[in-house]
Amino acid sequence: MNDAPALAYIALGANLGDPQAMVQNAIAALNALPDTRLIRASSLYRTEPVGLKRQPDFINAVAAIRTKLSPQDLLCALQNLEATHGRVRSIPNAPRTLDLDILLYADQTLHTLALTLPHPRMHLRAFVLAPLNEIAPDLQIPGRGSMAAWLPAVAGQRILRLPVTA
Ligand code: PH2
Ligand code: MG
Ligand code: MG
Repeated sequence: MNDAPALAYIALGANLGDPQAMVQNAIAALNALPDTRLIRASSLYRTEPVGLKRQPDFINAVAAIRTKLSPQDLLCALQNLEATHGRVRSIPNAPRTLDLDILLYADQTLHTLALTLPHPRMHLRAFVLAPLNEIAPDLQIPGRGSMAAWLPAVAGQRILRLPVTA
């Protein structure tokens, strides 16, 4: 635990309940994780669903954090946040309303059952790349080169940057 904190990037997404409030609260909650500090957060974006189409638009954002948590401990902490912030309690078994994914953890590559780093699909998703381009335009994705070079390939995905609210 005496190591220097690692710079990590987290993707946030929600599409049920009050997704804007959910993502905003989750960004604040990242700063409250143990041994973790929020460095920067992107704007919120309204994005078309990628994959399963027949669901509401998402609100997405990305955040940069510095953390002394290991990738595994960070994953566990994010899953706890999903559980405490992400559930609508009106309906039993309601779908999860908050998704927190580790995109990058320093320059580490990792392949375990629980976690793959970098996130294996991050370079294919406008809802990840556009907010990353806002807060870290020079970012490199280990094994995939410059993050910005992937932007043209996702230009067809509908995404709208939302105005900053107080
Ligand atoms: N998350 C997914 C699948 N599809 N589409 C958008 N627009 N935003 C997401 O966060 C998202 C998605 C799986 O986690
Ligand atoms: Mg996800
Ligand atoms: Mg997830």
